[in-house]
Amino acid sequence: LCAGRPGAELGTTPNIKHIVMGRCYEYSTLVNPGVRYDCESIWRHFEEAVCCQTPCNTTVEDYRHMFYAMAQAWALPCGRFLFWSKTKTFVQTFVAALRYFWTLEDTLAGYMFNDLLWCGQEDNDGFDFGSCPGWSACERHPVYSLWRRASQNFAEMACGNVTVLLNGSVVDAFNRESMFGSVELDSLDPCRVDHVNIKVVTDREGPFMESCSRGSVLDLIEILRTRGFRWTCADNDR
Ligand code: ZNA
Repeated sequence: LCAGRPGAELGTTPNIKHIVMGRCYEYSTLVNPGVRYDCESIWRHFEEAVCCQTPCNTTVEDYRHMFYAMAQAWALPCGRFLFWSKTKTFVQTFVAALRYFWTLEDTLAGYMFNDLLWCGQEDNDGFDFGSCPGWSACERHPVYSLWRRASQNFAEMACGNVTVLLNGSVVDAFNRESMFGSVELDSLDPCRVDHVNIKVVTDREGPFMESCSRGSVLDLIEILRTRGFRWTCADNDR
């Protein structure tokens, strides 16, 4: 972290081109063989959206060509969609091991960019490897814009029974400002989705802040009810 520079965070992940391209080849060769993707062209569109601009100047729309090149040609299994908020570590360790659920990170876009950071810079035509602003520092943050679009695409594909994993050990387990609360929830289609199954998981030792009958989870249930979704909610169901 850049001490003494308020708001500044780590810069673009080193070797980002090799990582992103490597993951693209890995996904299309080993994870999902049979689907052909043009990894070179995906990278070119990514570069066009991000590089050579001020670090806060990439909109969702700028990624349009990239997402077009990454289009998921096949349908994801209905009933196995998993959304999560503030439970990333839990999802990556326990849920990923189950191999039952489908998360955004199982799609090409999520797979390629998971855990990476990037932003552009105007001079030296390229990425800023020194520092990037935080998400809250700018409206057109290149990382935020990419996840926004990826999350929207993923949620629009959801069908059957979908699962939402929330963290009952934090205040605002459901937050209207989060990516789930602001993008994915609004992109779910009540005609395609049978049930929204909410799971509220807490750390074994607590704190026990929220549950199906307490706190912000009730707001989520109210929104689901209003929009005509059928839903269930379970606490601590590991
Ligand atoms: N794989 C990801 O990193 C990722 C996945 C990033 C953003 C969104 N997603 C989607 S949305 C995924 O499909 C989940 O269903 C949804 C989770 O997003 P959320 O509701 O906003 O939950 P969260 O735990 O607050 O954020 C998710 C991830 O986004 C975090 O683990 C971070 O990697 C990243 N993030 C969130 N806020 C910030 C941030 N990174 C930098 N600055 C932030 N302010």
